[in-house]
Amino acid sequence: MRQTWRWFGPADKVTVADARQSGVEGIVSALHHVATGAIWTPEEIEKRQREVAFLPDGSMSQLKWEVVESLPISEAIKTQTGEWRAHVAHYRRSMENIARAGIKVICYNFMPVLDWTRTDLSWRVSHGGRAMRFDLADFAAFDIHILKRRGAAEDFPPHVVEEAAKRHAAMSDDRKKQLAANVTAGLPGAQEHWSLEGLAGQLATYDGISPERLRQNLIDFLSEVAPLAEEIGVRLCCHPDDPPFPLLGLPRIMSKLEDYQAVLGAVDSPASGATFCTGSLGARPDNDCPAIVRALAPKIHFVHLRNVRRDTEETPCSFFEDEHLAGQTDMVAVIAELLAEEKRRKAEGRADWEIPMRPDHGQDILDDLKRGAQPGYPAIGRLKGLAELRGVMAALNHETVRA
Ligand code: DNO
Repeated sequence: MRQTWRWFGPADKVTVADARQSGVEGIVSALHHVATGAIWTPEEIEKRQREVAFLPDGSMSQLKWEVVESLPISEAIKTQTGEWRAHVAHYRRSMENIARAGIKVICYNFMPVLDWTRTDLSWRVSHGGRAMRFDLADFAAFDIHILKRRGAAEDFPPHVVEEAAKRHAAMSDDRKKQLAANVTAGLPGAQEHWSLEGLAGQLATYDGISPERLRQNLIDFLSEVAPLAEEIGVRLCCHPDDPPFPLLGLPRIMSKLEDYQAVLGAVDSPASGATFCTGSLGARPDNDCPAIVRALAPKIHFVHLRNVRRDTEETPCSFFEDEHLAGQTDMVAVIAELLAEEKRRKAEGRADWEIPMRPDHGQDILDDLKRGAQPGYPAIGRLKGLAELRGVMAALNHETVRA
């Protein structure tokens, strides 16, 4: 697999020079400053390419921008309201501009309103480092008592509702604010963060949108963009819901293997596939990650490797982001499946046989605790994850093991 590293752009406290020292081969980035729905112009794309290619002292980084994560899909497209047709036209233009710049992989997601959701962005792990955590009772406390969403209590099991009330009663005002900020942190690196009022307003735009409707809207969107992607030689890849269960009464439609099969089967194109993310899918005990790789293999265009540990074996459940080889997903089995798929692609003569992967997230450890980088994207924690994953890949690729 091709080892890549996510870089949020010049504001990222982990630099391209740092990425270079981690030994990765390529960069994953996005134009976070461009509003969702607007066109990514050739000038802005080239500017980011230069920022990746040259270090501040003018020397070459020897890295290129290889994967777009993400070219975000507007709420208008997801709900098929307002400016959605114009936004689809803009999306197509952005895809063309990206392809012309030589970037071939475009990641996106179809989660309504919020992208990934956590209740703690800096939760203390037993070894003293910090990790991101989703706590169901804290989330219920936010939903029922802070956001005060109508009907929220019905979306959680009674024991969680009870625990949420206790926690909320014991919460300081600062913790309440922090919790709301964590939940609404929204898109990493993006400008868009929702206020509580803004969030309630956004939720209302999904009134009456069933999971079936949302799925159809994704299929309609793919029907508009996948043929073009095929023509211009880019691969679109949908990231799963994170966490992979409905939140805030919103539909979630990319949480399980069957969800991917339904959507990717409806618009069957080699240019439309999956971003396989062990960390997102792994938060459901009924998701068997190695089996999902096996089932989606030829359509996996990008891979995020990280690992979670769940508190219980229910869905939904609380979980935290564990070390890359220490969570509950069998990472070695996942990597073995991915390497086998690369081998199959090579034998078939597929030009895209090498699948880009990145160490997804990392715990804040050692000097990360002082650097204050993007939540989930520290330098050392990610490098540790990458080093472990690279070790697994090296071992599985070794002739003594392969035989
Ligand atoms: C979180 C990321 C996600 C991901 C998007 C892809 O750290 O994995 O925000 O980039 O969902 O569209």
